[in-house]
Amino acid sequence: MKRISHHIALTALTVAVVSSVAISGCSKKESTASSDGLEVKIGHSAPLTGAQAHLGKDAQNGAQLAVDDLNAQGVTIAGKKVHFTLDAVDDQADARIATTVAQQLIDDKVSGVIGHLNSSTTLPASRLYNQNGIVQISPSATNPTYTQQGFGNAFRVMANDVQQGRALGTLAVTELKAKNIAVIDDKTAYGAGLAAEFEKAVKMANGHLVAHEYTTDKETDFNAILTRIKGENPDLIFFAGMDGQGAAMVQQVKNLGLKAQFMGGDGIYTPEFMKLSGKFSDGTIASLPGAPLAKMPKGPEFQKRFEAKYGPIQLYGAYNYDAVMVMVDAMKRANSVDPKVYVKEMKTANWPGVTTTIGFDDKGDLKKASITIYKVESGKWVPIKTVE
Ligand code: ABU
Repeated sequence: MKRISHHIALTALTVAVVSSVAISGCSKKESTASSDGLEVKIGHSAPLTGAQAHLGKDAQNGAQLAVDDLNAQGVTIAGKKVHFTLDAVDDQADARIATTVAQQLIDDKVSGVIGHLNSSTTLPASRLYNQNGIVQISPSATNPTYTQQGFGNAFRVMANDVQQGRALGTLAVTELKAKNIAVIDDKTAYGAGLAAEFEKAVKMANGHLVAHEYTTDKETDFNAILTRIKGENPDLIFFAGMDGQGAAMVQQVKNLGLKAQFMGGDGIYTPEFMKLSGKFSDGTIASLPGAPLAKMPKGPEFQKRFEAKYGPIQLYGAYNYDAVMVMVDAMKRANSVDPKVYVKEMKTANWPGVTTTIGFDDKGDLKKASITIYKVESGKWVPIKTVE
């Protein structure tokens, strides 16, 4: 008898929930709705295990802080109080796993996706989000192809590697006066793309490239390629890859007695790079899209709050925060959490972010993007200059 009453009560509850969803007119893309609110899932994908787990966690923390801020502020859309949750998945920086977790987010009916962290995962996943009409904002993938696919639902909140490669290649030749430049890339979409743009800029500035060597994103012993490069007598070595490998490489560069300036892109601009390479990191030059946080109106306050909660920012925490905020601002202006509806408002974004003022061009890249060059001095990344 008790069991039957319990069943009747559960059936009544199910009917009530189903009715409230139907009455609210919840679209397929809205996670769940009830008479008093909307539950909205924002997908997030980054490597949470493996060599880049520290970067993935940092990215997830930035997005989570934005979600927490929005829930604390209180957001109302279409007359309903919204509660946001971050649906975070681990793509392991692997292209195949990225498509699996992208499908998982689509099946979870997320209202948008922040990610992925790497260009090599962002590119294959972007095709799935596009086929399913999901708005995607990459806070860190810098390969230019991402926004050149003509998708209309793909956005990026940092400068791409055309700009980053140009800034670094030009600096190498015109300001650092490097005469013999060697390039190493990790054969990923990021490494290969950045190396190509760097080389274009070196050639444009009439610089001299003496070698281009290749590694993978798993290798830790670079002695063979560095020994070959040493024979070309380079005065600058440009590494297009990520921080863990950059840290091992700069140690091996110095242990082999190479006096060349070591340089990389945003992938090596981390506290982890310095932690792993110690004194060998001194003098390294790297770039990061955007102005230093300290110079941005909301930068210092954001950094203080982030670091109090999660510890030092590794790399993309602030960009992930901005990506969530600009997405939710578009939902508010569209009065909808359906990506097929609010995508229109993404195109007219003008959001005063922590990292920059975010507005998108017709491809989904930032309208106005800058790059800052940093140098390691006494164990700290010190800004040298910011270029538009
Ligand atoms: N932006 C460098 C690291 C992420 C990527 O583009 O692969």
